[in-house]
Amino acid sequence: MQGNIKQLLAEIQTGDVKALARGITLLENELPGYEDLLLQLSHTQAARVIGITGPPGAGKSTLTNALLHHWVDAGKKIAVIAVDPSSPFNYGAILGDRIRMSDFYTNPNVYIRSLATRGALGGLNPKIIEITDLVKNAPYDLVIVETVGVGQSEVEIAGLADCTIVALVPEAGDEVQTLKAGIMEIANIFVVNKADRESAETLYRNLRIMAHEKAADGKEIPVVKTVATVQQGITELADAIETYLHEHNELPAKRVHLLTEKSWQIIQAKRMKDIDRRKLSEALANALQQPAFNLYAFTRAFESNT
Ligand SMILES: Nc1nc2c(ncn2[C@@H]2O[C@H](COP(=O)(O)OP(=O)(O)O)[C@@H](O)[C@H]2O)c(=O)[nH]1
Ligand SMILES: [Mg+2]
Repeated sequence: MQGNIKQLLAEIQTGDVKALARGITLLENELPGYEDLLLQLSHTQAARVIGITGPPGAGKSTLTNALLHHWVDAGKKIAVIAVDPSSPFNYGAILGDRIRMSDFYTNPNVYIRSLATRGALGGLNPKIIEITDLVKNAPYDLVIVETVGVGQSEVEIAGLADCTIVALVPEAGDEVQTLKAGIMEIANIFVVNKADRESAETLYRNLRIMAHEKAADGKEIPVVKTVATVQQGITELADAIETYLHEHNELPAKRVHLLTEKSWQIIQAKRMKDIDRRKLSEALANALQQPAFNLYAFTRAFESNT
């Protein structure tokens, strides 16, 4: 098994996309060997991660597609991880993403993988950190992670990405003031997409004012206007991303927080591995018959007996 995994990783590192797809499936489903694969990953990956988040329909997939056109034309190799809502009602959207990005499905310089979100409250795929780490071991210049901005996922994407883009659309115009603080705090670049719509100018102006108010060390968060469907503003956006990455070689502030959480989860899963809930329930039912039953003494005894 260990030899196979070594071989698989070597293939991934040389740019074999079939091997990469197999590796992701291994991690996503915790198939045999997935821990070996994780343990062998290299931390010295060159690829930087760009997070694109924002409300559903803001044009994140269209922006991703437009950025792919821009960077592939410039000779870059790009991987895309699209985290789509897993609700069956959103199946059309998943299909839509696939169709829209299909220009690239046979392009050797592009790798695209859709992942389901898990959990009713949104959030990223539970294996997003592992999968991103794996993709970073493949020879891509950039990794784009597209996520729907709902609740917890915003904090996650900010920890995961080296540059986080928040995409908004004119409909949000008057609501900038009321937009959740969360999504504002994580943006390294704002995009006003669908700038072909009338009210785009208002949203743009409001965001600029806000970016100015929040400026740290005289540096304002860039706000870029785009019409993703016709590739308008994409060069400016790509430039803003490249400038940001160039000026920020340090780890994003939220990375430690995110990885601490991940590490905690891994330890928790390992420690709980031997606890069989059914056995616990049976033992508890028996112990409960005793007049001297004490839940805490029982729990301590059960734990030290397993
Ligand atoms: N008018 C206009 N429509 C756009 C633009 N960008 C995306 N769209 C459309 O908006 C819809 C949602 O886009 P999509 O990329 O799927 O949004 P996502 O849910 O954020 O990934 C699609 O019908 C796109 O064609 C734009 O700049 N202008
Ligand atoms: Mg999308």
